Order: sequence, then C-alpha cells, then structure tokens
Amino acid sequence: MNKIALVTGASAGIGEACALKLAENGFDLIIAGRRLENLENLAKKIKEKFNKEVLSLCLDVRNYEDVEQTINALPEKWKNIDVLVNNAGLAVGVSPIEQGIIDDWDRMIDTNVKGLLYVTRCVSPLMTARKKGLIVNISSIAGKEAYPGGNVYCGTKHAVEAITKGMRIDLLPHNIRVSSIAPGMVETEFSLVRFKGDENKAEQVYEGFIPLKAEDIADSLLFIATRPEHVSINDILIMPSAQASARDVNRK
Ligand code: NDP
Ligand code: 8X3
Repeated sequence: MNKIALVTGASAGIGEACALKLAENGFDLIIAGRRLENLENLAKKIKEKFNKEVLSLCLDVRNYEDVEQTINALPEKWKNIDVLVNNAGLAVGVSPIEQGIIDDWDRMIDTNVKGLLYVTRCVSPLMTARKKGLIVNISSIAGKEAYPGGNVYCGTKHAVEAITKGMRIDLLPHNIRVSSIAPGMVETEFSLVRFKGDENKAEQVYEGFIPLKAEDIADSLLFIATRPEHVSINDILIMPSAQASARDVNRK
C-alpha cells in the first residue's frame, strides 16, 4: 500500500487541490467533506488520472460522534494515515463585532476550531500508535493579523495557530510532525461562502490583482509532506505577490 493522506474539506478549493497534488505524487487518499457528489467526482478523477486508491467520507467535522464513528469504522488498512490535512473551514460574514450574527460565529468556531480538534483527536492516536505521521493545519493570514469585520474568523485562525504549536509539543515524543500553512487571499469558494452566495461581492474580493490559486497551497503542502523525516517545516506564510498584509492589496 502507498502512503495514505486524509484531507478534510476536499470537496472544493484548497482541499481538493491538495488531494489531487498528493495523489499525483503517490499517495492514496481519504477525502472528506459534506458534499458527497463533489467527493465522488474527485475520487473518479484521482483514480482515472493517477491510478490511486480513494476513500470518500461524507463527514461534517462539527459532529464529534460522526467523526469518531467514521474514523473508528475505517477499514484497517486505511487507518495507517501518514498525513492528515486539517483544511475544512470557512468564514461567514464580515459584520463588525457589535452587529455580529451568533449563528455565523457558531459555524466558524464549530468548524474551524472544534472540527479541527475533533478530527485530530480521532486521527492522532492512530499516528501515535505507529510512532509516525504528519499533521498539516490550514491556518490563514487571519491567524496572524486581524482586520475589519474579521473578528471571529481571525479569532478561529489565531486559535488554529496556537493549537498547532501545542499539538507540535504534545506529539513530539511520538515522532509526529505538525505544520501549518497560512495563506493570504486564494480564489476558491471561500468568498462565496463568506458572502452567503452573493457572487458580486465574492468576485470583488479578487478584483484588480492576481490572487493565489488553490494549487499554490497544494504545492506548499507537497513541499512539507516530502521533506526527509528529520525535517519539520513548522510554518509557511504564503501570499499573492500583490498582497503585503491582511489589509494591504495592490489593486490596479
Ligand atoms: P472552499 O469554500 O472552497 O472550501 C472549503 C472546504 O471546507 C469545502 O470542501 C467544504 O466542504 C469544507 N467544509 C466546510 N465546512 C465543513 C464541515 N462542517 N465539515 C466538513 N467540511 C467542511 O474554501 P477554501 O478552499 O478557500 O478553504 C479551505 C481552508 O483554507 C479553510 O480552512 C479556510 O479558512 C482556509 N483559507 C482560505 C483562504 C482563502 O483565501 N480562500 C486563505 C487562508 C486560509 P463541504 O461544503 O462539502 O462540507
Ligand atoms: C482567508 C484570507 O484575508 O480573507 O483566510 O482572511 S482572509
């Protein structure tokens, strides 16, 4: 069996690109997300293009019972997960804090923080038992800075940064490497989700400059995943050339 990678949020954007990149480079894939149809299309593509084995998991990372049951029910050979990519996540809304929408806050905190923890809680014991593994958390420039209307989303990604550091310390005796990738603006479904389906608002986010592509993040992931075992890439901050900070974008 080849090395195995589990990618959460593989039904779109960065997660989908990461799954494709890992399959192209020899990994068998467990792909997870809520939209099963997207996952099945991706699985078909991976099998046809790269001749790799794929397991699709219809999974909402916010539901701990489902996460636990799904990971426990993996066929034995699929439990040998070498790389976990904690990618599932979202921003919802840009309201200032005093007008914040509680349901938006809950969705972000439950997905970006608790979901990442739930998946890690269930997968990391499989890694500690084998004394090997790599966990890559997808953070954000929003994990390093705050910006107007970013309040809770930035809070969740700051949490991802802190949790990543804590995970690295706890998993050190078990020979498990923990990395984070913090992207600036990447053109995916991210802004469409943030603006609740408003295509005009979503398109405006990427107007007048060249944003990152999901494949750019997949390249960073592949770099991390293909270092020799004595090398840990702890942190990658990757931005479009036209972006200098969360708030500074050079638009033409
Ligand atoms: P997309 O909206 O394109 O993809 C998000 C993915 O997360 C989808 O596959 C979605 O799948 C999955 N997801 C969302 N909620 C859940 C859930 N409850 N359970 C399982 N899966 C879920 O956005 P991106 O690809 O851009 O985002 C991926 C990650 O990258 C996120 O963590 C995001 O915060 C981060 N990021 C994005 C940046 C950007 O500019 N795009 C920049 C920095 C970081 P489904 O809906 O099928 O469940
Ligand atoms: C996504 C990038 O700048 O919208 O994490 O926070 S940003």
